[in-house]
Amino acid sequence: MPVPNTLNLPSTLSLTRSGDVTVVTLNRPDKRNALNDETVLGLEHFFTHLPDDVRAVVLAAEGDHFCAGLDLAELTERNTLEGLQHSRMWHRVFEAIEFGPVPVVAALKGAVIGGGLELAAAAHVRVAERSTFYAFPEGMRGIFVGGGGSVRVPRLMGAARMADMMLTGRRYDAAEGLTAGLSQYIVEDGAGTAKALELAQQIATNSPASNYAITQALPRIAEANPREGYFMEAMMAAIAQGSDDAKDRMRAFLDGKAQKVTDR
Ligand code: 1HE
Repeated sequence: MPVPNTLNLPSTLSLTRSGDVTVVTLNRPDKRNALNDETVLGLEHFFTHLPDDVRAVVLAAEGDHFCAGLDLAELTERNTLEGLQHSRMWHRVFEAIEFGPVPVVAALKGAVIGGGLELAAAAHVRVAERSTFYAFPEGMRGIFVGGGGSVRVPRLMGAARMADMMLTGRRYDAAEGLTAGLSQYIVEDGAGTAKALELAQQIATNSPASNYAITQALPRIAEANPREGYFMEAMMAAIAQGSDDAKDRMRAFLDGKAQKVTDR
């Protein structure tokens, strides 16, 4: 269902709602969804003004390509300081996605390039259609990643693989990306958004406290030293299991009224 544009989002983004899930779609297919400032700031506005009843978000794209990265037409006019500030702006926006209030599932297809891959890496789950290809052409453009890619992408595929992509211009296809960790799912062409929506709707049925723990605590614990990590884990576990929701869900299982793991 289309959502009225009460957030005043730019025309390069469109919204639809499906139950507890909102789908935000990059809508600049004529420029292969290249990320101009208007779009990036629109994403920030969207992710920082999510209605309370939205439980998960799908990040999708119009056209044949997810995103061709930074809008290179905007880059040519920036000096060094402006470049630094611009990168910090992307960091702020992509952090609002990664550490926003709800899980985000990205539906990838075609080009997932440079800043497009940085954007995808800020999501929590990535579904790739077979047409997906990943690249970091920054080396050949004379620039470097600036949207948090050097932090997030090595966590997915390792720094050596990312360095290889950047140094040699190597592309990964969808199957290679799945093996390397760039996506968690691979689906046939045209099926990406539907699969992402199915996953998001499943995620939306989880306890909000568990989803919060998974998106907020897990990445922090994974980066902490084990001593602090174990302690943070214990605190998060206690907070989550202390909620009424957790108690209701466990009672429902013990009463034979909840799904079994094998029912999914
Ligand atoms: C763009 C962009 C863009 C396309 N900025 N305008 N990203 C790149 O280096 C990728 C550059 N793009 C490509 O390699 C190709 O466009 C694609 C493989 C993605 C698609 O090819 P194709 O043949 O389907 O499309 P096209 O004809 O190349 O492009 C269609 C239009 O989109 C064309 O504009 P038009 O006005 O001539 O129609 C292109 O100029 C435009 N377009 N990509 C601006 N990226 C925070 S740091 C992040 C650093 C980076 O992201 S570096 C990676 C940049």
